[in-house]
Amino acid sequence: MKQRTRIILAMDETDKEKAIRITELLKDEIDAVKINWPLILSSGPEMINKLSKITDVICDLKVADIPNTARLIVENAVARGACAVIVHAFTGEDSLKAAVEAADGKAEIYAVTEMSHPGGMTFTAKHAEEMAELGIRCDVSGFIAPATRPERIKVIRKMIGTKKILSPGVGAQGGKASEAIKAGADHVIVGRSVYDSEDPLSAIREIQKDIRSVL
Ligand code: NUP
Repeated sequence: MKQRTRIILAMDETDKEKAIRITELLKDEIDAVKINWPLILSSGPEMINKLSKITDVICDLKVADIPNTARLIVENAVARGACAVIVHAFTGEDSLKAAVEAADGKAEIYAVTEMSHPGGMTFTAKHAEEMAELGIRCDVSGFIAPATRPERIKVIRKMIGTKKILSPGVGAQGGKASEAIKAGADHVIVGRSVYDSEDPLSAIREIQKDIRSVL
């Protein structure tokens, strides 16, 4: 994934036209767009093909299944043009390996360590380091770690060498982009505070300014 502005736009807007319009508007301000079930369910999986003509598309499918199903999901996302797929690590080594093998070097696989919302503390935080170790063994490209807890990004950063960290939770969930980058994130993931803003371009430029202040 390119690392120009270090911002990944989380496009959870379910109005298809608006999702395309905002992605077009911000394509030069972001490194990739990340789509999740809300947009895929409202607008169809063709959105992966459509948006990948505008910018790189990360499919945040949070794959959490047996190896065969994980493989099928990743293969289909990649065939539609996804440059990366986000998967859960708690499913274990066989499922995570199946996802990496299915991507076959054509797309990156990112494993979730610890989730950014308060509920992420209940289970994921307690096993985040184990998820990171497992991800390294399975040769994922990188990890998802929470901008809402930059101190936890630091812990994961120390463990994973040059692998990437994508960090959600900036803006609407209370995290700050500069703090996440300072803690070791390669990219921040930002959704509502940009696509729901009255002026998405200004909103994203403010985040760019915040990031540049620590680079
Ligand atoms: O731990 C995670 N937290 C999180 O918010 C893992 C994620 N993949 N996400 C996703 O990032 C979430 O599903 C949403 O698409 C995006 C954050 O959006 P927002 O809170 O900036 O609107």
